This record gives sequence, structure tokens and C-alpha cells, in this order.
Amino acid sequence: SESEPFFAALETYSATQWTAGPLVNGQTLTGDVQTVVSPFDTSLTVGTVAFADAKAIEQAVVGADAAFGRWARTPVETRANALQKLADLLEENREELIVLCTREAGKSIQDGIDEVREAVDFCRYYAVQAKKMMAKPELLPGPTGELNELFLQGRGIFVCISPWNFPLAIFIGQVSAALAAGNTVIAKPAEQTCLVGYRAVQLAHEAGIPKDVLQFLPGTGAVVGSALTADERIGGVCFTGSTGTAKLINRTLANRDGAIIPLIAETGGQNAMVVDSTSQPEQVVNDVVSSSFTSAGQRCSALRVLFLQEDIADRVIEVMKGAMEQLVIGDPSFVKTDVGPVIDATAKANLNAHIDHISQVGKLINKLELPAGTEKGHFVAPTAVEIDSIKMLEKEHFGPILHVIRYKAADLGKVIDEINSTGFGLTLGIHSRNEGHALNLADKVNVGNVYINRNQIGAVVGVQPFGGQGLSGTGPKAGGPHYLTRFVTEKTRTNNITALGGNATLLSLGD
Ligand code: UN1
Repeated sequence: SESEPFFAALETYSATQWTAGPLVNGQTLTGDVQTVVSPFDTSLTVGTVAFADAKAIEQAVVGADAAFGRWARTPVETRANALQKLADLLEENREELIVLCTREAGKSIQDGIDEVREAVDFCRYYAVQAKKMMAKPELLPGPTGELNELFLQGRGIFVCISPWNFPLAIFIGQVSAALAAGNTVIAKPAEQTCLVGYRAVQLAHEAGIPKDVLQFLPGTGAVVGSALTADERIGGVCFTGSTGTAKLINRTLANRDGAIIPLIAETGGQNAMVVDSTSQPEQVVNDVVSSSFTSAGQRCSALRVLFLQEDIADRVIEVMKGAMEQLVIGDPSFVKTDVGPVIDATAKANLNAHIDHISQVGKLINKLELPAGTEKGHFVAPTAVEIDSIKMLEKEHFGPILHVIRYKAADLGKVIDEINSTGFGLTLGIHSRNEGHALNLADKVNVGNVYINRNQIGAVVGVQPFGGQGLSGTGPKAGGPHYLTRFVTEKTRTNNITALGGNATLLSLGD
């Protein structure tokens, strides 16, 4: 029947309970055990995870520190081969991973498929990029007789702190980049999605990443994240999550004794789409709905603020109201489902509070009825609200809520200023059949990723390197040709090779 789960895999794993814990030097340790429940139905347990304690954290740091010299000197080809092997294993285990993403993170089957695809792409892309980057570059010739060489090397222990919204793709993206560049890694998954992370690390070990080179520490930011980022033995931090947490990490790094180390952060957004009167309402609406509501709006790339030129606004809003009614909300493991749950009770409460507030100060366009059964999980009704200004949004609202603002053609400059005034700069959507107009907007809005006449989510590794500016992150872009450069240190070696010859001559003269 239509409601039948998509994959036979859902049957295979229907009774599976996953377990996870700190994976330190290849040993799974015990700790404070948490029950993992499904965001779709909180009466369903997915498994259990033991959070890392201070002892596990210390052992992981000692192990990763001791492993660094050996891993850094392992030829880049060997590291790259292990990542290619990991990509193979992710593909071989894709069904389990998709089911796990669905059950632990409440992601739709389609999103689960995309997660595995993206994780595989990251492994293969960084394997190739690392070999290119490590190849000895040509330097300008110096004084004759000197040999000048440039070497790249990993920085030490990279702490990789990843988000729950891409529990496999971004988890693997960070880890594979850091490993490819020659770092050892301590991975801390989001506390909501430790089971996916644990499976991924097991597969990485199976692929040949040494067990002390990749350590896994599940737990909260307050315990595990803060201990790791405060540790003076670490060599860098790669973080994806909220802007607030990135700033907290920055302050922690600044207060450490020891080396000054990089923070690579990919954070929030207040992503806009600008639609002018030359665009086609049906196409616009298609892209708006997928950018705002799929993945329950839980992508940092998702559309939050839709600017509609007034001549076309009524028409787009009308078509959009109808299109929203077509969204299927419910069990993420059904293939027909477009919108699943949000991640947890706190997210649901915060989003609902925002919907109540913004529908009062703005004008409600549409708020979908939640179907029967959704009260068992963390569901939030997809909602569209018309507001007057982006300034009415004090922060990013990470869920299925779209804000709509009308603008006059003569005020386009103000629209650009308003978007730039948020300080965020992640994605921008543009709909226009006037190419000059679209390119001008693309140029003037300060963002990392611009999408013209399409949706503004789903950046593909190597195709649309992803990452923002300002409050949205440090760059360089994940899945792009420059990403690995911040995971390494550089050393030049200038060797006046004539000196030895000269010396020999002197000695012979002295004889
Ligand atoms: C994120 O939501 O943290 O472009 C990143 C996309 C994804 C990346 C989103 N590839 O939607």
C-alpha cells in the first residue's frame, strides 16, 4: 500500500536497538547511559548511548596525541586510500545508515539517501584534494644554488564537532577532511545523534583508519565540547552549529595556554530569496516550498525570508498557499512524506513560541493542520507569515517557518541593505528572468552561496562548495578546493646546497 515503508530495510531493522559509547583507542567505554528516542514518536526507543566522562576524554586526547606523528608521516596516498575504502563501506551499509538517520534524527527517507550520498562524496573528494594539496608546489627560483621546498603537514589533534541536522554527511565531512590533511581526530557528534556517528566511526576503523587516529566522544557541549576545546594539546577545531556556540568556542580557544589554533566554523543564516515581477509564480513556489519546508526547515541553507516584488506578491502567495496544502506531514519513513518532525522537544517549543509571536505581530498566510498521530512526536506545523521587515526576526528560526516581505521595485536597494544588515551571509535565492538584474543582486548581497532560478538548498560536494560569511562562518567552503588548506601547517626548507661543496673545498685547502 501507499503507506508501506519504502525499503525492505525498514523491516530488517524494525526491531534493532543500536548502542554506542565513547570509542577510545578502539575500545567502547561505558559512561552515563542515555536512552535515544525517535523524534517521530517518543514512545519508540532507538537505542542507548553512553556519554563520555572526564577519564574517557583524557584517554582519547592522550591516544590521539601519541598517534599524530605516525599519521602525519603516513603517505597521503595511504590516508586517501583509507578514505576511499570508507566511502565503499558507507555505500555497502547504506540501508542501515538510512534507517538510522530516519529513526534517530527523524529525517525523511529521501534525506537519508542524500546523507549517505554526501558522506561518500566528501570521503572521495577530500581523498583526491589531499593528494593534490600535498603535492610539492613549485616555488619561484631563489639565489642559484639554494634548494627551496614547501611542505604541508597536519596540525595535530583536530576536534570535530558536528550537528544533528546532518548526522552522517557533516560528521563524515569534517572527519574525512581532517584525516586526509594528516591530523588525528577526536569527533564529538551532536548529543541528539550519537548512534549514527558511532556507526560511521566503526566503519572508518574497518576501512583502515587506525583506532588511535580517530577517537569518538559522544556527550554534551557543556561536558565534552568544552573540555576538548579548552585542552592545550589540540591543534584545531572544526565546528558546524549555531553562531552562538562558535563564538563560545572562539572565546575558549583564546583563553587557552598554548598555541594559537584555527577554528573552522560553519554556522547559522537568515537566508533570503528575492523574487522580482519578471519571474514565474509556479516555478518560484516550487523552489520556495522545497527550500523552506523540506527537512522540516532544518538546514542551515533553508529559506527563511522571501522578498516578493509587490506586483507579483499576491499571485505568488496565492499559489504558495495551495502548494503548502499539498505537503504531506508525518512518518519520515514513508516515501510520500515531505515534512517529518523537528529534532527534539526544546526545538518544538521554541519554534511554536516563535510562530505564536510572529503571527500576532505579522499577518498569517498559512499554518498547516498537523495530522492525527503527529502528537506522538516533535512536529511543528509548516507556517508562512507576512511581516514588514527582516528586523522583526531577532535570530535564526531553525524550522519550517517562512517569513514573507513585499517590496517595491524602487526599493530594491533597501532590500539588499536589509539582507546585509542581518550580518549573516549563507545562502541567497534569486528569481528573475532578467539576467542582469539577477547578477547584480548576486553581486551586492554578502553571502557564501547564491542560487538563481532554482531552490537554495542541497549544495553538492565539489559542485557548489558550501559555506558562508560574517555570522554564518569562517570559510573556507566545505566540499570546495580550498577547504583542506586550513587543516594544515606549512613549512619551507631552504637549503644552500652549495655550502657543503664549499665546505669540502675549504677542508681540502686546510689539509
Ligand atoms: C547545513 O544545513 O548545515 O546545501 C548545511 C545544503 C547542504 C548543506 C547544509 N548540502 O542544504
